[in-house]
Amino acid sequence: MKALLLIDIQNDFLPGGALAVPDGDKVIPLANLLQEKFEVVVATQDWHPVNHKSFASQHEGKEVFETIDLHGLDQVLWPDHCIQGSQGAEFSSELNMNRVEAIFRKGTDPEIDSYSGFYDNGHRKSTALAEYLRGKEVKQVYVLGLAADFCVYFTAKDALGEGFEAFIIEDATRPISPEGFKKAKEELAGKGGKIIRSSEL
Ligand code: VGL
Ligand code: ZN
Repeated sequence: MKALLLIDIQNDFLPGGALAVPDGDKVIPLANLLQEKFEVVVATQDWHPVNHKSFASQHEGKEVFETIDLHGLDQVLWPDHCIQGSQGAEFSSELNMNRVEAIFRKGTDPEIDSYSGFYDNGHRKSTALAEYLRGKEVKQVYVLGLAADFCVYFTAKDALGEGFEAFIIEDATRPISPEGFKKAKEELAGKGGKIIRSSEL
């Protein structure tokens, strides 16, 4: 079975949002169109409490996009985004959610960030996404959404680590930093991940 993972297609990552990814809205038509090619479709949702420690606002004297040490891990400080229950945390109203059979929320622990849909950034706690996919006999995981160099990349990397074949659908994702995404793709390819285009599906 092949699963499609729709990563964080939420208002705050779209133009006008708190942490807008350039051209983030361009992924939505493909996210809608590609669903019909998959037996299993799931979504992730970045879902932070207001006092999440990935927010620059929680660290006096720190600026957005600075990196700090947070409990032993490098942490980029973000603008407040995807706050639980806020409009910014909602999925885009243009995203078709009808075939999404489960939503995995992440980033709920204020003390640790969670880029991957599978684990927090310290691999301390699992979301049970791997077990869910194994329960559906999924072997291939296709990843699209936002942002390419953070949540899409870390989700694909953890998918490989969990023994799935992992594919990033390159034209259905957009990065915060193009250089960051270039490095991420090289690293994933080195681990056996595949970078494909939607026309190959
Ligand atoms: C994301 C930064 C902070 C993402 C989430 O979805 O890529 N990036 N939180
Ligand atoms: Zn976040």
